[in-house]
Amino acid sequence: MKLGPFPIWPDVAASEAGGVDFVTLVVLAICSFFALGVLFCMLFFLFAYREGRPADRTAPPLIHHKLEIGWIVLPTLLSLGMFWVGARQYYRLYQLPESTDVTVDVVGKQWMWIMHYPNGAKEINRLHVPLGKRVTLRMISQDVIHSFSVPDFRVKHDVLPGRYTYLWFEPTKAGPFHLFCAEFCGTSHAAMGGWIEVMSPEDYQRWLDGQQTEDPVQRGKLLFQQHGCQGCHEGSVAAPRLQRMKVADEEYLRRSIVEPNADIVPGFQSIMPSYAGRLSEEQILDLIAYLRSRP
Ligand code: HEC
Ligand SMILES: [Cu+2]
Repeated sequence: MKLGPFPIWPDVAASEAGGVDFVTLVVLAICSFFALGVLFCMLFFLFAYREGRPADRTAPPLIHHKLEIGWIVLPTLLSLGMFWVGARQYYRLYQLPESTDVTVDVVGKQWMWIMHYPNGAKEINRLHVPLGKRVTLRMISQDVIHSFSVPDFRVKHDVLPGRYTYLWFEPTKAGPFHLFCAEFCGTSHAAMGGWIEVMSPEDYQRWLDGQQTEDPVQRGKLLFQQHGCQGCHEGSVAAPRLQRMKVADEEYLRRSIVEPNADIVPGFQSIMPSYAGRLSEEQILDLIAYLRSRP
């Protein structure tokens, strides 16, 4: 919504946007009611009790039970109401849906967003997604805390170093929508943004097929050989054979690589070196893809 040249309300372009607007408006209405009520009383008393006016100025009653019960019960109910609508929407937004149509890996780093698609396509500061499909982002930062924010979708989530965080949305409108970093992250923070391109599922597929791709599993396999993983895990060293890794969650696999001593596999020695700082987050994602592709 725009007022002249001034945008005053972002577009409603994803499934949860309406719900978030509802929470905003409920809270705004309740707060306005009290703010305007106080303002109105202030102006009224200013006028009614101004100097020289023959108003009744005898002492007011010290105890007024009905009034007291009123101002305890009413605000309690209203704040519980705000809590209820807010908490309900919060769970809808932050609980990942059971199933998702597309999962994209997002790596934030000073000062750009890098998107990795499951087929190996890669983009910077631009994310293509299909209209009406559920999109889940698996996000991590290479350096400081960033925040992935798309106002038109009403989604925002911190992107942290050292831990995966997740965000989901379902676009309901085609078009480019602005993407921001919403956490001050250094000199060029303001430039850390981009566009989300929402296209029809057919156009999306066509776009995806037309991208230059490099299989993340192949990249991961190469890293596995180059960084000595293979030497231990498939050599004569007493190291686990890394089978059935597809059931392990990515958080566990990532930690096994950068903090191998955090969880020692029973029956093995803690001889695995830490790869923290030696592999980029993008490389770790490739390794995870490879580990999960193994039987
Ligand atoms: C010096 C030998 C050595 C090297 C090099 C090594 N590892 Fe390990 N790794 C081990 C040992 C021993 C364990 C079991 C003890 C533990 O959990 O730390 C292990 C555990 C793991 C686990 C957990 C397995 C499970 O069943 O839970 C994963 C995943 C893993 N390594 C991946 C890698 C990757 C990826 C690399 C290369 C980037 C690598 N390792 C390099 C020796 C090694
Ligand atoms: Cu940032």
